[in-house]
Amino acid sequence: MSDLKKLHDALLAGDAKTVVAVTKEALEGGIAPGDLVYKHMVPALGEAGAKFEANELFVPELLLIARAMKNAMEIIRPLLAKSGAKPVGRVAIGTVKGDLHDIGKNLVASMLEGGGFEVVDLGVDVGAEKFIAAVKEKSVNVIALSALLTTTMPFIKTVIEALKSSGLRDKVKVIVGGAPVTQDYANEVGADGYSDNANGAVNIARKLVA
Ligand code: B1M
Repeated sequence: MSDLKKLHDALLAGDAKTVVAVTKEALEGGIAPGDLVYKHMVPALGEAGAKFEANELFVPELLLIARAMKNAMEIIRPLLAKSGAKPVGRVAIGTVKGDLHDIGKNLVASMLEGGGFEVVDLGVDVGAEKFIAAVKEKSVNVIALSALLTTTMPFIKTVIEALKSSGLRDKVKVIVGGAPVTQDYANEVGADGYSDNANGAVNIARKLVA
């Protein structure tokens, strides 16, 4: 049995080497990849956020933490996404313009893959024009928008409005999420679905394309 407190502490310390070593050990020891992420790593990121707000951690430390998380996710992601099923739909996912947070977006992408979707990952800081191009050129039937900052959340509306003015709004379903986003906001901007977590995003996407 691996020491998962060590994983939590190493992630909070931004110690990528230990995070990767404990992640491998835990997976070999039979811990479910989803449990590793949601029960141990996401809470550590939440603590990092609280420490950041309290001026106990600063951006350089957050970057080290994010890098450690990314390295661990490179091992975990293929396990979350394992699925032999025929694709149920094609999703273009991205973090909206001005926003560089991608840990949650990457989790949603992995879970969508695991849920049987083909995923076109547009990355971070994605402008409306890239989502529009994905609808036109990659025939996606779902757009998934993630926003982590209160200042970037309004770009969700910008993308939905751009889909409308390009005459594409009826061709795709739009799902939205990210820490500041709420069901009320999703309703207000005319999104088709909202979830506060990655699993919920998959369930909603599946319902919307059914
Ligand atoms: Co930033 N950051 N950050 N940050 N950062 C937050 C978000 C913040 C809450 C920290 C805080 O102050 N407590 C705060 C935002 C405050 C606000 O807007 N009200 C903040 C800030 C202020 C900033 C900067 C402005 C700091 C600065 O420079 N002064 C800056 C902005 C940069 C930019 O984007 N332009 C910044 C930078 C960074 C780093 C680059 C250092 C790093 C990101 C690295 C990376 O992502 N590669 C970082 C980090 C790590 C965080 C915290 C600590 C962790 C975010 C995270 O990954 N959470 C964060 C504090 C926190 O969240 N507690 C914080 C874990 C992740 C699994 O959760 O992304 O919420 P989350 O995703 C969840 C759900 O939200 C949902 O499912 C996911 C899994 O369950 N979900 C969806 C997400 N997308 C979805 C889409 C869906 C459905 C569900 O459908 C499509």
